[in-house]
Amino acid sequence: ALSFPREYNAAGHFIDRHLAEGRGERIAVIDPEGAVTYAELAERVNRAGNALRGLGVRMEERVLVCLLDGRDFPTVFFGAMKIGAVPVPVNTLLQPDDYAYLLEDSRARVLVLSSLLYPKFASILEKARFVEHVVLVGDEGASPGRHAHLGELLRAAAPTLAAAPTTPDDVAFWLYSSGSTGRPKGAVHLHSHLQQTAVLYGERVLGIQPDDVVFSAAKSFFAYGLGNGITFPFHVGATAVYQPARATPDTVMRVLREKRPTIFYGVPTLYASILADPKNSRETGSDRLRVCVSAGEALPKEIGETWFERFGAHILDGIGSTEMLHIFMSNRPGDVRYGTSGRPVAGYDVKLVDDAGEPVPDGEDGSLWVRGPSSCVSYWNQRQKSLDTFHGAWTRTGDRYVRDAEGYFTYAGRSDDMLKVSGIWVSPFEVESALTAHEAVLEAAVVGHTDEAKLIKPKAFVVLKRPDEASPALADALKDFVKGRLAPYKYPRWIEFVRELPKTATGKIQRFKLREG
Ligand code: 3SK
Repeated sequence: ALSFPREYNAAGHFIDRHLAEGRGERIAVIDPEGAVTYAELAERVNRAGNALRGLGVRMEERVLVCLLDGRDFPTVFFGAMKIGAVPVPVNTLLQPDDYAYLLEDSRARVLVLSSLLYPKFASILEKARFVEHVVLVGDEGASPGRHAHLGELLRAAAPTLAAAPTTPDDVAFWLYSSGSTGRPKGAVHLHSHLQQTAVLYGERVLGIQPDDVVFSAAKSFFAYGLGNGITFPFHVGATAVYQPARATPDTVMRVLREKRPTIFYGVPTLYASILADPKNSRETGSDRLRVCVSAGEALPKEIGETWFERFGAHILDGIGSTEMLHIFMSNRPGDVRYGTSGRPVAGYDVKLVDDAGEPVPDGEDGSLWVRGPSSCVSYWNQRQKSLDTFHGAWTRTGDRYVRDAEGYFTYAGRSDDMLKVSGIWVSPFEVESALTAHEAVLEAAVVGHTDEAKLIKPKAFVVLKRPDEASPALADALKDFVKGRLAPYKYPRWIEFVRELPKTATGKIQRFKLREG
């Protein structure tokens, strides 16, 4: 177990420590504007903390952060934490109604917002009763509603700042967790949690080193991206590449080619779409890539194997959650079993239980529970949802898994997405994996659908690699293909070809949307 001094501020560990230990001139960040050293970043963090204080932000108060990836993200995130305030990074892909909810729920008095995203807030700020200041980031020429600009505030603020006297157990930041239904819930995290995940996963699983250059396609406002591109590299003084644009196969390949990262983090859909173009390979990407990571949903075996052939680096598939902050079960370098989420990360305990809470034997699927030192303390203002999810030190993940005799865990779907077909549980994930093994299929999602007898049967929504090939004959061929691979009752009785699947911002398929039609 890690030990922390009684007075501890995460900004001290991830930012200031590098100056004290002689790493100030190392490059912390590369973004489209250029490079930022650790010394420059430390000064920016101090200025941001002072600027927020100047706007009236006090310890324990929330600051809503809606920022595209770039140097200003860590500046504001650590600046707020350094004064003991609580940054709340939020998804930049939401709609005005969602932001109105987040401003109301968090009661943030300051909103730090990328100018480009201002149009999504324009109609709701008037009614946001807690917001007193909006700080715009980027495009200093524009000043919608005459709001303050981060650049101006940083220039005017003092460059030195003593960290607030927080403890490892102080609330440091929140991250909103979007479930498959309902409004997102604010998962409350502590100052110690960032270092815990950086050591347990970043250092001990990834083996991150000061010479690493990392690139995360998952953005920093996700728990996954926050560790990937901010706390893991900053834990060791490595370099993070930030890309504000949406991650597409083309933008990712360009970053791989131009910045030559050693570590790349993605999600299964992105890996699949990069592989769909035969030109994409180590030769057209990064020749320095040593390890890749996948999370968000289980990585199909074929994608991992093909990626390794083409890019010469394994993908470590793992599972994490916003509640646990980062990956708590994973494959490891030198111990990769494609098609599984690997084994628990040292420092975390997991268990598989049945509906009565009793352990299930190896080979049978059960609900996955996890405990470890980075678990959020509760959901903000959501007593019942907290009671349903957090049980003492244990967190119920809502995922179902099977453990084999050697201790490797294979994903079996979400508890709430399981289907009962002819009285037998069917994991939609299993049927989806069978479909994606077909050469024509890019991705698939399976939900329950009622037949004429009002019985639930699997229905598949399929995205084809070459959409023009959609035809009733191909649908029949896919049904036969699944029948040939799985127990016959599991095959999809209906196949609907679609252009894309509805997904959460972290890349999880929103099957409830497909169920609702
Ligand atoms: O979805 C995941 O697997 C994940 C991984 C790391 C951090 C956060 C999340 C949601």
